[in-house]
Amino acid sequence: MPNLNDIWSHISSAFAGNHQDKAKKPKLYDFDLSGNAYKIRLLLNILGVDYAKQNVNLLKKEQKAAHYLKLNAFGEVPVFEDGDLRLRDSLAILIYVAGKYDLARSWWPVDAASQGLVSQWLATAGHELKSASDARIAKVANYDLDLPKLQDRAKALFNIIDAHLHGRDWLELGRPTIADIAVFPYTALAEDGGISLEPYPNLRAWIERVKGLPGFIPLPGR
Ligand SMILES: N[C@@H](CCC(=O)N[C@@H](CS)C(=O)NCC(=O)O)C(=O)O
Repeated sequence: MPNLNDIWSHISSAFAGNHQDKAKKPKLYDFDLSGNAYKIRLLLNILGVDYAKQNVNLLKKEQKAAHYLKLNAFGEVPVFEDGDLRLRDSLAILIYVAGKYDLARSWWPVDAASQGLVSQWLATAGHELKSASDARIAKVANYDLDLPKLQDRAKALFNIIDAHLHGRDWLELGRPTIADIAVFPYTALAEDGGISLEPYPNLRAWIERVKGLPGFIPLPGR
């Protein structure tokens, strides 16, 4: 049977380890105007996570510099570091941050059915919603993209989301989850891409609901 000194030494070294973890802040490689990085800032702020920010100036192409490509071979923000873990991709980072820092597991639920429901929207944010973010860069930054086609695709998606939100406050589970965080930025920014949100009343009401969340921070300049 271990003696009291052994037990105490075990407890104090475990405490020291925890304390050290807490002392090292997670780090977000960020760019203010990036909607994908904003998703992470938004969730971190809502959850009250203390973190450090490293600016990666996309306008100066810092995301393609050799030292940054070592962090993320895709040459994109966001990247998130927490202890020894390094993650790329906003949706993967949302899952990690919500899974680790939301102890109630409300934002990224534990059960398989709820994870499936939420993940549908993570996939939508990474795929169909790209039409709206591409329309934005086509219009704002003059990228050589087929703007009318992108706008049509985004409008078709907003029709679907608007119908889905009929009678619902949140995308799934009757409460805010990372599904809402993932879909929010490029939906709220759609008008930058010349896509009016006027025809989608449920979508507009949902945007206002997200803006009312405790800990909400706006996109820069909004
Ligand atoms: N699938 C990635 C996409 C990330 C992404 O497209 N990031 C943009 C900023 S919003 C970027 O870094 N673009 C710079 C480039 O492609 O050179 C995610 O969800 O994080």
